[in-house]
Amino acid sequence: MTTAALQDISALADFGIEVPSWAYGNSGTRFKVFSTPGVPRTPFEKVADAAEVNRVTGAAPRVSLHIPWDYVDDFGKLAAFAADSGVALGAVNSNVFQDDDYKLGSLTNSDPRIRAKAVAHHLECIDVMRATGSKVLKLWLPDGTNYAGQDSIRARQDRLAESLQEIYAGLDDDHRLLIEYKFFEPYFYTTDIPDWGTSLLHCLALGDKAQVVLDTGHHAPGTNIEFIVTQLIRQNKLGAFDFNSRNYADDDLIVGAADPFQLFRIMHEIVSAGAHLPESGINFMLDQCHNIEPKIPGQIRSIMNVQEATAKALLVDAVALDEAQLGGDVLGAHAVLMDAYNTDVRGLLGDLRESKGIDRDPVAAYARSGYAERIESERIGGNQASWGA
Ligand code: PSV
Ligand code: MN
Ligand code: MN
Repeated sequence: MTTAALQDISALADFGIEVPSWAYGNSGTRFKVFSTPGVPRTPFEKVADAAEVNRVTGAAPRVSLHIPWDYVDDFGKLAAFAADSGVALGAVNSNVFQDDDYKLGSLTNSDPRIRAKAVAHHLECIDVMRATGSKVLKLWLPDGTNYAGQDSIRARQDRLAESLQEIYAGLDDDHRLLIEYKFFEPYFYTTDIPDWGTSLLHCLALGDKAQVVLDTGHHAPGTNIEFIVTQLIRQNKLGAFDFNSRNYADDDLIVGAADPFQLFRIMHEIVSAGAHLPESGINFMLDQCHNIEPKIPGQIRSIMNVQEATAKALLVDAVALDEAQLGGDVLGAHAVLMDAYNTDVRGLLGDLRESKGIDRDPVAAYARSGYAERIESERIGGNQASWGA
């Protein structure tokens, strides 16, 4: 590897990762939610924490909202507070998984009243986008069934297509609708948007403003995620990532923790398609919960993991890889990729941060800042991630 190649991670200077508001609140499993001193009591405090992550990493310029968890009376005020804190409000996530009406489905429910209610919730989220300046509506659909024969798979797809059309019709010209998929949970027999194929088909039927969200935790074990990434990029249908890592199911652990090599392989596909550049429009978001670790340092670690994987992907010697691939040099091609993966990029990233005027080591900078001690003493009675408003 040449010295020039070794230093060529400059594209990372403009590479931003969007953080989720819900990562800063208390969260847990269905067995227990542990509480952490200093967690935010309001959406404003969640934004303040996100801004702190951006301050020390220089790479987290936006924070996603989840409605109604982050409901406030005046979203313009929240957007202004975010701007004053150095960040912007990002994707608006809808929520159709916590209302009794949606037990048998929301956008797919056989009852037209319930479908209309779920559509109206999305139109309300679009109003939030107008107030915050966000351009992205993100929809994860929990709908599904538990038992064979419980409902018609086909009729549910037809209802879904119709509901999505109503939501899509409510978008402004510069808005995007990002449709997420997940293979199971909270239902265990069918899921109405279980995979990227289903999500893509609905996006194609809707039009250019609809794209797929790939949550890295939402696949069956063994799924080749980088293959999906490439297919979606080829169709200009990869709208965003929800980054996290999984050992078993939808674990929502720190991205790159379970399988840093998988994250590198994903970022290699991104970089080799030029999709890491801002022009691609792909929103690189985190979707994580920090159940047992401190939340702000957990987010900082996550940003650094994505940066490390991306830096390694940027170090792949593309010319040598191309030559080896075209020449049928199986092991040579593999070695080019592994050389980049096995490079220690921490020093290069430290240099990059210094060049942006921030500390080489975001973890140490946060520990020194006194922010954790301040929020622990000031914030009494912080909330669970859900219903954080
Ligand atoms: C669902 O599992 C999901 O990944 C969706 O992105 C939700 O919006 C998010 O988790 C938070 O619950
Ligand atoms: Mn997600
Ligand atoms: Mn998930």
